[in-house]
Amino acid sequence: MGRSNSGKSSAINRITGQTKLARVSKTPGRTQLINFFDLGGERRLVDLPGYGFARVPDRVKREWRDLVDAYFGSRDSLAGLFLTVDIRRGVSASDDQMIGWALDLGCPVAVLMTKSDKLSRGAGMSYVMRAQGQLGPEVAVIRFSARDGTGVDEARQRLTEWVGS
Ligand SMILES: Nc1nc2c(ncn2[C@@H]2O[C@H](COP(=O)(O)OP(=O)(O)OP(=O)(O)O)[C@@H](O)[C@H]2O)c(=O)[nH]1
Ligand SMILES: [Mg+2]
Repeated sequence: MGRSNSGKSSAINRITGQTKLARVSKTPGRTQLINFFDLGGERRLVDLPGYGFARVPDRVKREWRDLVDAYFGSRDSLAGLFLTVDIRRGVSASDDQMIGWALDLGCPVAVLMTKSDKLSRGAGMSYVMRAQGQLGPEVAVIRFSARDGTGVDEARQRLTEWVGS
């Protein structure tokens, strides 16, 4: 889950090593449906539509929000939540709300600080530390890039913890 254009689909492709599994687009709001990716067994990765993109009409925003709320509030099988946050934008109020909600449901959360290839390592690490301070120790914060592979191993480890390998 994550803000529109924050790199959800790219993260799924990179973590699974499937280049064209989830559709990536320069047009924010590309993922408008809930997409399920079968990982074998009873394990699935789920790509949820992004929230909070300003150029989308309010009616569409409400539809997305309802879809995500309905999905998220009713899935007993949820094992963990990856939340993508563009490292240069930082954690938004919507992100914070989603994280709080997941934790309340007992669902573990890992935040992928995406597009870290756009910053130096040092700058990226300071953004990660800031987010970690903001979110507290319950949430794992991972410096991530679908482009150069930063944080992919750590994300895969989380995924394995949550659903097995
Ligand atoms: N430099 C860089 N660009 C990235 C990275 N991940 C995603 N992008 C770019 O960011 C844009 C959005 O990526 P998506 O993966 O489609 O983002 P999304 O969150 O699935 O977007 P929606 O489905 O539209 O909400 C695309 O232009 C990607 O190429 C990354 O790690 N590094
Ligand atoms: Mg997408």
